[in-house]
Amino acid sequence: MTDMDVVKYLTEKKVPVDRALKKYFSDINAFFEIMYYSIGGGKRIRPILAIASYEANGGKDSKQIMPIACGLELIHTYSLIHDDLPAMDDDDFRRGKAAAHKKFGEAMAILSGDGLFAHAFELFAQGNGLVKEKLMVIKAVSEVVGPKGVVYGQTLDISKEMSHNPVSLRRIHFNKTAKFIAVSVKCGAIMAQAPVPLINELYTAGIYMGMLFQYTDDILDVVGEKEKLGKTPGKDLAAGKLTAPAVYGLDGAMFRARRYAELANQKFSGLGKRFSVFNMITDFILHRTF
Ligand code: GRG
Repeated sequence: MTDMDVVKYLTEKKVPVDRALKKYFSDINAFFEIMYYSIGGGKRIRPILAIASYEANGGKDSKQIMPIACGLELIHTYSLIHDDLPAMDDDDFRRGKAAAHKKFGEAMAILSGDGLFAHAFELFAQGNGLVKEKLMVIKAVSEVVGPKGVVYGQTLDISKEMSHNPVSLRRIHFNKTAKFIAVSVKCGAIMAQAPVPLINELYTAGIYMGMLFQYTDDILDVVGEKEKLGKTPGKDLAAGKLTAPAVYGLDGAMFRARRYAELANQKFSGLGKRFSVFNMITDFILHRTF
């Protein structure tokens, strides 16, 4: 697939996700509108990874995977809202518009995160049949987004005590970002009832992809443009954050990003041709500008 094909693929895959998200946030109560504000504008990489994995593993019923894909996006959006709060990364601009706390105030932003987190699990439990698989999804996701994963990664990320070295950097990237990307791929495989060894292989490949994702996020903080990113570049640098360019320099970070892309690509290729969509997404992440 060419660069254009991957952009077309991601654009097309985003449409039903956005449609479903809109549906899940319609006609409930006024607070859903407030939460929905923060959902608007994301790339939808995590839901697309879940759907791509479901389809590559032979899944055919979008009603099985869509609530789960959207649930992942809700948790991701929650993490962005809380990340932007003054007590955390303190950013006023997200997804091309005012961050939730700027638009609605801090209390509503905190509650939006809380609400999105709970609503995600309601969506995980929805969907056609597959009770055992849905429980596996709930277990897998709650394990990686909570205190063993994203929340832990965030505690390290905001800590002033972390030494600027490769081991600390890896721990932050692994927990804050890679596990969530990997579990998105894993959820699709679970819902398509893939065999457990394959689910685990896909998770490992997803970890390499997730490490790459955070590398390019760190690199874009240095070289990215505000309009394209929809968030403020240069913030990590200004705050003296522990990022890949801070540890390895920009060229070193780019070199290592390419290395993670190679590892992800090798792993996905080794799983067979039907997973080639993940090679193309990996290359997109390596070269992304937003
Ligand atoms: C709710 C899981 C959870 C955690 C609360 C605040 C917090 C603890 C964690 C923040 C973790 C964080 C912000 C990690 C960075 C991950 C990352 C690279 C985000 C950017 O993702 P994109 O580029 O954003 O996919 P869009 O806007 O396109 O969806």
